[in-house]
Amino acid sequence: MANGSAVATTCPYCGVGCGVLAERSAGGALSLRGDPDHPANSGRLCSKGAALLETIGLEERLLYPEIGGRRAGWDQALDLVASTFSRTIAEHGPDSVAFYVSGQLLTEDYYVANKLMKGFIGSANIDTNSRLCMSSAVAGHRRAFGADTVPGTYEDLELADLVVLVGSNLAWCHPVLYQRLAAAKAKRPEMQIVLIDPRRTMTADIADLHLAIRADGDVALFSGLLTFLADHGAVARDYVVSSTSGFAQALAAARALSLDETAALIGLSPSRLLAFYQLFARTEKTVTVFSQGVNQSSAGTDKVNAIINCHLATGRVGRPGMGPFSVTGQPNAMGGREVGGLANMLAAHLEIENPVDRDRVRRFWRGPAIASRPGLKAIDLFQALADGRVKAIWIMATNPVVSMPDVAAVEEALETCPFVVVSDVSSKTDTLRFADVALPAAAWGEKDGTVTNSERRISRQRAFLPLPGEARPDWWIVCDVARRMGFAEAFSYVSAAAIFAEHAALSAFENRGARDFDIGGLAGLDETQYEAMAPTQWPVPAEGAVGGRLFSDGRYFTPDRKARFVALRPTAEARASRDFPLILNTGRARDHWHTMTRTGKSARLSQHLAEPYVEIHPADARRIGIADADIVRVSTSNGAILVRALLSNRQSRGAIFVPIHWTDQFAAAARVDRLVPACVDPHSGQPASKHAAARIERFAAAQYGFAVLRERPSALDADYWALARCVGGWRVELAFARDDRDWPAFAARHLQKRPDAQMLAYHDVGAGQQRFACFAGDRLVGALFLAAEPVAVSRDWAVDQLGAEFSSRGARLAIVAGRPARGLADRGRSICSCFAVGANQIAAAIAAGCASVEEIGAKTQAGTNCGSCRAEIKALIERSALQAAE
Ligand SMILES: Nc1nc2c(c(=O)[nH]1)N[C@H]1C(S)=C(S)[C@@H](COP(=O)(O)OP(=O)(O)OC[C@H]3O[C@@H](n4cnc5c(=O)[nH]c(N)nc54)[C@H](O)[C@@H]3O)O[C@H]1N2
Ligand SMILES: Nc1nc2c(c(=O)[nH]1)N[C@H]1C(S)=C(S)[C@@H](COP(=O)(O)OP(=O)(O)OC[C@H]3O[C@@H](n4cnc5c(=O)[nH]c(N)nc54)[C@H](O)[C@@H]3O)O[C@H]1N2
Ligand code: SF4
Ligand SMILES: [Mo]
Repeated sequence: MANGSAVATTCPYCGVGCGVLAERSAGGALSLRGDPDHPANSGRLCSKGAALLETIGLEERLLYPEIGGRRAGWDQALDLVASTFSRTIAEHGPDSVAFYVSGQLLTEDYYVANKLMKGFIGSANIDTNSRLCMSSAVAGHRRAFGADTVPGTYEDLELADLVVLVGSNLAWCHPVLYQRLAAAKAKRPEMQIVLIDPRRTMTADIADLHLAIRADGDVALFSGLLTFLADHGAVARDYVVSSTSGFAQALAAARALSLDETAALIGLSPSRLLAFYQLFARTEKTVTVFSQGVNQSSAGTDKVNAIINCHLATGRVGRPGMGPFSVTGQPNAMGGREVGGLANMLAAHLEIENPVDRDRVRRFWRGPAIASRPGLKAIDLFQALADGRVKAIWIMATNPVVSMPDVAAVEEALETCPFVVVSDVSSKTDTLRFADVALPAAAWGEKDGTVTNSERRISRQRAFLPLPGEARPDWWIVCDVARRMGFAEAFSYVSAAAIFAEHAALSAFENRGARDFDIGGLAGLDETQYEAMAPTQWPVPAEGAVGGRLFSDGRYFTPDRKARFVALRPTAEARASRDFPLILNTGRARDHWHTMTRTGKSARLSQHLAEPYVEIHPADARRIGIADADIVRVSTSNGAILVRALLSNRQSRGAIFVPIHWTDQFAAAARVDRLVPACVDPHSGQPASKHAAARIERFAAAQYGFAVLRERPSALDADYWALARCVGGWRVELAFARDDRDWPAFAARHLQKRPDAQMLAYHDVGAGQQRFACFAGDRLVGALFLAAEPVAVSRDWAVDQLGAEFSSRGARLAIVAGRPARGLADRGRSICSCFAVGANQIAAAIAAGCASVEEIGAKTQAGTNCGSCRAEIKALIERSALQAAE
């Protein structure tokens, strides 16, 4: 990139798909900002997008191919992959090999991986982490619409008079879309927002009504709504007759429960339920946004159809401000669906079960073989590794040892599988431990291609950094293996642009309006046009209207062109038991992305919530004997983890919440998918990641610890430890079951990295506290604070010491005294990542009279950049108002 010029690219995190401008100043410094011209975000970025620069450094990057953990050349590594796959196929057939890929691949990467497996190897054993994410939405769309179509656009959320958010924590997971919604509501306060989530998340901040339904109550809730609509004259009769089928059966099934029975089943009062039903019935312009509280369930597909049923009954699909809206999680979840990355799909929204479609794709690809039936879905795929049916697997851009349910079984499967290839950008992932061959992929900022966001908008990711080490784009790696397997002609692409052109051509191949996914208008793009391609919403047929809403004509992709109602059993399976009496809910935190291989590199993002935790209602905690900040063991029939307890009345009683982000790289034992059993939705195969039966007990720690360190510590020998990046180094929380160790030796092992470093120690026998600090010259190398109770030292103050100068012995001694030096206020828990403003500073601003988010922003800057923390600031203001009133 030339100095002074900006490269327009797309954020690599969530499915909102925000445009990002990368720019190098005349002096050579790189900066990133939101792209004001991108239609998804108009210049906005959330906390994760705003911190992208902190995540692109080369530390902990996988930069060279490795075989058996040793550096190898590309030729050697690719030959080994190609020959092992070819030999396995020759000996055991095409279904003995598999790919497990990801919604974080670019469309071009994804397209060639799918083409190689389905069209050349001749098996459909390619599945993706989208199985864990969007597959229930895909199955629900296909049942209702006859195709996997998201009908709406982001603008619909702004045009709606009612937005219903179901199982979506939009404020934290789709922050820029949330901000667009919040801005629309600020402009039109009469717009109503309803949140349906067992937890009172930060998203509840903009909700007029929050329905804290019991886990999995959604099918019953929306079945009750369908009944209500029918009984109160709210059904669009003409539309139902002309554009749908199956209404009578769906209504009959929905009638299984009365309003009172529904309310009792899902744990709400009939009056709250009625308030929602009446609002939905009378509000024409309604959008229902749904996400993982819907998809990740053993009834996920039914939940999707329960929602769509209500939109079909009212004719609210594909019109401005109306429609069911599945928001996608990963940056290219939609692109993956377009290329057919799921084991039960073919490319370009063609159907693998359909022989005409199969023949179509085979002719287009001119391949030797085409997969003749659906392949193994993720859970079955790993089962097949375990029982030896699949003997070689290639994992790309996903970390299944953390993110799949029942990770112990996944580890065993990878252990058993004779040949495991992993393509990743990070050298520190839990899955890499199982790799026979590790392939260094080009990361965001280094690679080129396209992604499709939740509203079907295709945007370019453009490179603005050179390829580091020997890293290569994923498509390049796949194509080179394909060539070495004997498929040179079909995989001879010279660029991502060439792959995109073929993908676009396939979408239009013998289509003639029969399939929703048609981007034939982009098939002719040459390299220059592809390079310049502006964000474009599909469909983009060679002729005719581009983008916009789908199904506005009331015609669908089923054989009779009518949308289908689905008859559903209104149940809510409660799965707690006597031994495991709590429902374990899992999901996301604001500032981390999945398994933290990227956001874990950012000090700013790592401060918001610096430890793995479990949220539990104070009443449940009291009953079980758990206090705030205790270390607790959460267990299910599958396994156990150790995390910090956060008492919160945002949590419903009887349910606990654990975030998904912490891996073995960042904590002793906090992978939540150790706990989640491999129970799946029967239609989609998507795991029920949010509803395991669990129990929780206090971990009786005899000793607690907290440390700050200049260098990343290794081999932490503590029962509990959690590591987070901070400015100047690392911070570590510790807990030990026993206090019979040689603590000075422990401190020396972890702090004294250089022989000339000087150790100071202080033991307060009466208070049961020990403190150690290690200095090299006038800089702190590390400090360790131990206590019989959770360590009370100010985390902020301790972190700040890593950057401080200690010229006098007095200053050095102050560290082991463990008290903030005078003049250094403690910021408290991080709230605003952009300006590093903590809860204590916000509390002080409130005490000084700030009564609104704006006033706090004016005083402290908090919330004035990306805005991701505005909901939390508002919650702090409300809490203090509540306390004042008490
Ligand atoms: N900060 C951040 N943002 C992200 C990601 C990230 O890792 N970090 N990941 C991205 C990805 S891939 C995805 S898929 C999306 C996910 O985005 P979301 O789906 O919004 O996020 P989750 O936290 O997984 O779950 C959403 C909510 O579902 C609720 N829930 C649980 N069970 C039920 C139920 O039975 N019914 C209902 N109605 N609700 C229930 C949970 O309490 C939770 O608040 O986020 C994307 N954005
Ligand atoms: N219990 C529970 N489990 C869940 C969920 C939940 O809510 N609860 N959510 C599920 C959902 S919705 C999702 S999407 C998954 C996410 O789970 P994963 O996909 O396992 O999580 P990531 O950390 O995003 O993994 C991406 C990997 O790809 C690497 N990578 C990044 N960029 C590239 C690239 O360009 N090329 C290559 N080759 N590699 C790259 C990263 O370093 C990282 O190792 O987790 C699922 N698991
Ligand atoms: S909302 Fe945030 S994470 Fe999602 S695409 Fe935009 S900047 Fe990236
Ligand atoms: Mo996801």
